[in-house]
Amino acid sequence: MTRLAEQDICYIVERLERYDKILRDKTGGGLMDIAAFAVDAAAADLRAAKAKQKIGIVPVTAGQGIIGGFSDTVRGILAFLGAQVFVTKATDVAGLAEATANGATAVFIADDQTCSLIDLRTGQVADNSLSTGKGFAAALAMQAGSLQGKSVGLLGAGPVGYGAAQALTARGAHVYVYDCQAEPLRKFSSMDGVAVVDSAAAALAQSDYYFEATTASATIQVNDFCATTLVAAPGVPLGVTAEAMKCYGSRVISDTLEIGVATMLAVLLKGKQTT
Ligand code: 2YH
Repeated sequence: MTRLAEQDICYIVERLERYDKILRDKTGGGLMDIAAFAVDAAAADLRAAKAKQKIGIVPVTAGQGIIGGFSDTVRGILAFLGAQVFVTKATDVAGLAEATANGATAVFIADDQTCSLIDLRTGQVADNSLSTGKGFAAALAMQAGSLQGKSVGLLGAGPVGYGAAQALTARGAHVYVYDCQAEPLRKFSSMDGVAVVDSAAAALAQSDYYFEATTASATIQVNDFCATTLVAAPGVPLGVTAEAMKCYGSRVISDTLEIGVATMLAVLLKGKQTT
């Protein structure tokens, strides 16, 4: 799993408006529409729930510590989506206490492995990796029109890939998954609609669309694209080469935090019964 670095996120908030427009051009919907679609809701139906939630973001010093700008970037994304949100001054346990003292109904906390948005009233946890997989699968489905009967080559069998496989198969796609490690692939082998293949080339060769969820670069090259290829690429760093982005960037959806955080919000707003 890639730990985000300051340079991965420093530009996000100032470019949110522009990114939202890019997503609308590619998928027909903005960030909140994609996130709502990921949880099978309409953005309008989640609007009322926003007023009932106040999210406290608590910086966490455990492990490799605080990432400069991380909490403020998450706050910027959630505020852009219309959520009531604040960052605590204190970190860790004191930060949690500060969040609840200031009326938080949910807390956003992240360490080096896990990033969660927790509803303090229901106990529901929206996990960033699973939400990222779901959110990008929704974006791909919106861009494609439908995934029913389509094949998707999935590179990367980590938690983002797992969330993606669940969401892609739920939307009627056949998934061909590859990972360079055998262990994470185990839990994919029993999934309906998923075939584990033995190379990245095999995953891509038999697929209409690609889902890039690895931590490697240059996994998808210019010659992997045909006239109808679409790519969802949440992997950090971006797996699609610069040359391929130059030629086919309009058919690639990629970001480091936005769709994942938006989908976490949509999970929170839709509520416990739906996750
Ligand atoms: O970037 C990360 C991890 N890769 C987890 C991502 C899960 N999909 N975590 C962020 C750490 C933030 C830090 N502790 C802070 O600033 O609070």
